[in-house]
Amino acid sequence: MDIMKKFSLEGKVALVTGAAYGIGFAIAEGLASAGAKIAFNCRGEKHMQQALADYAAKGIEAKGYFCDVTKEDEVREMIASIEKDLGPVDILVNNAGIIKRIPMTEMSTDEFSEVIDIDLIAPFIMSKAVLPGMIERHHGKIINICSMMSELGRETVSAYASAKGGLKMLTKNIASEYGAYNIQCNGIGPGYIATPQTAPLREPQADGSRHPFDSFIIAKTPAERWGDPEDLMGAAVFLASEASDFVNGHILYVDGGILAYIGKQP
Ligand code: NAP
Ligand code: GCO
Repeated sequence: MDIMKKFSLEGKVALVTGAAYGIGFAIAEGLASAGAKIAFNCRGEKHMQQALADYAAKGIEAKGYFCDVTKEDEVREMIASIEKDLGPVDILVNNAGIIKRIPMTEMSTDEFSEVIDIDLIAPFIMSKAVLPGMIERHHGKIINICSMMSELGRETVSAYASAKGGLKMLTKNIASEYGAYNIQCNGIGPGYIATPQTAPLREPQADGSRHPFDSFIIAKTPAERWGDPEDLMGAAVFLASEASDFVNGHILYVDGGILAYIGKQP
């Protein structure tokens, strides 16, 4: 048996949401290098033009769509267009997400809801849009981008932790509900990854020293570094490929060991 064949995504269509840059872009690049045709979405013209140029520079023929993942009609339209342009979606990566770092007692209900809408309800909307086709074809892969906050809490991220904890359970529920149709739904739980989302936590201080949160993360991570988006490529290819056909409802944490570690001794 050629085990490497099981990791091939040749002939598959992968849709990665919010993949103009950051983690989504790296995951799309990983899936493309395993052979998948890539579709991605973003919300603005500026990001679209930059993303198309960045994919082209990597030699990837990605197709970009304008779509806000919280809008069910836009999502339905995008899925239909992808089916027409590239073929039915075999692999969906629910990556688009936001965070708001606000102490809970100061957070408005609207702010809390916006995070839940994008980080939890949108993966429901996206998955609901591709599942009927996957059921019909008796094949499909859904990968939800979870977080350390699917397991842990911390100051200021109550909405994000609620959404990512919920996304972990949505993952397990999709696996439970549709596993009989040869559909696998798994999550990737990235550790602290250097992207625009975490840039404010890494900004050097006025005197040039490390941001205290930056030092805190280095101390909390056995690997003693932030992750790069590229660190997530291997997990994404595995969970998108036949190699993981009997893996379902699992969250694969790619965190440099954070969840295994009690923290540096004093
Ligand atoms: P990022 O750099 O901020 O990128 C997020 C992407 O999501 C952007 O392209 C953004 O597009 C898109 N997006 C947000 N809301 C959207 C919407 N309503 N419709 C369509 N696209 C939308 O974040 P990242 O660090 O790459 O994170 C990607 C995912 O990984 C997120 O789900 C995040 O929570 C998760 N994650 C990140 C880390 C980390 O340490 N960085 C760790 C664990 C999990 P716009 O430019 O239009 O806003
Ligand atoms: C934060 C961070 C995290 C990470 C990530 C960890 O403020 O604590 O933004 O939430 O982005 O999700 O896995």
